[in-house]
Amino acid sequence: EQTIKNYEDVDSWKTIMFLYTSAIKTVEMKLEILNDEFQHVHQYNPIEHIKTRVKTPESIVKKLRKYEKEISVENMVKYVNDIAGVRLICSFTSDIYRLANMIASQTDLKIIEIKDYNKSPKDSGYKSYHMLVSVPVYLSDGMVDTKVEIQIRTIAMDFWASLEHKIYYKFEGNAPAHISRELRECADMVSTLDEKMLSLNEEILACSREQERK
Ligand code: 0O2
Repeated sequence: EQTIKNYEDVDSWKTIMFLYTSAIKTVEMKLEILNDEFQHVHQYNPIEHIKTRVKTPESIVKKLRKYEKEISVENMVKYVNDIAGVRLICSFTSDIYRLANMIASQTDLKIIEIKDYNKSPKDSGYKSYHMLVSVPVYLSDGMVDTKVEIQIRTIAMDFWASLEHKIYYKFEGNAPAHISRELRECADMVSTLDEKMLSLNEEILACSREQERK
C-alpha cells in the first residue's frame, strides 16, 4: 500500500511497467519460435512450458529495501534485475544448456549476467540456470533496451522451488531448522531423479536409433 505512492512519478512507473511487459512478450515469442524450430528439425521440444510474470510492486519494494536502496523508479530499474521474469521449464537437465546456448546465440539479446545455480546450487538446495538478458523494445519514438531474467530449470527442480518458495515466505526466511534440512534432502532427491530420468531417456533414444537401423 505504501508502495506506489512513494514513487515520484506515476506516469513513468506506468511507462516502465509497459516496457517490462513488452520485453516479456518479445522474449516469449522468440523462445516459442526456437522451440517450434527445434521440433521441426529434431522432432523434439526442449521447452515443456513457459511461465512469465512481472514482479509485483510490493516485491520490488521489498528487494530495494533488502539492497538498502531508496525506493525510486530510477533505483528499481537500476538494481532490481528480475522485474520481468520468464521461466523455462524443461524435461531434462541436458535441455537446460541446450536452451541456454540457443538463447545466447540470439544476436538481438544481450547477455548481462549468468548465474548457474544448477552447477553451484544455493545453500537452500535451489537449482536453476539464470540468464539476465536485455532485449530491445521498439516504441514509436525510439528503442529501449529492457532487462529480463530468464530462469531455466527442469520440471522436478520447478516442483521443488515452488514449494520451497511458499515455505520461505510463510516463515519469512526463518524456517525451522528441520524443515530447511528436509527441503535440502528433497533437493538431493530431485537431483537424483533428474539424473535417472536423463540416463533413462538416453537409453530410450539409443533403443529407438537401434530399431531404426534394423
Ligand atoms: P520471486 O517471487 O520469484 O520474484 P537476490 O539474490 O534475491 O538478492 P538476484 O540477484 O535477482 O537477487 O538473485 P537471483 O538469485 O538471480 O534471482 C532471484 C530469484 O531466483 C528469486 O526471486 C527466485 O525466483 C529465485 N530463487 C533464488 N534463490 C531461490 C531459492 O533459494 N529458492 C527458491 N524457491 N527460489 C529462489 P525472488 O525475488 O526471491 O522472488
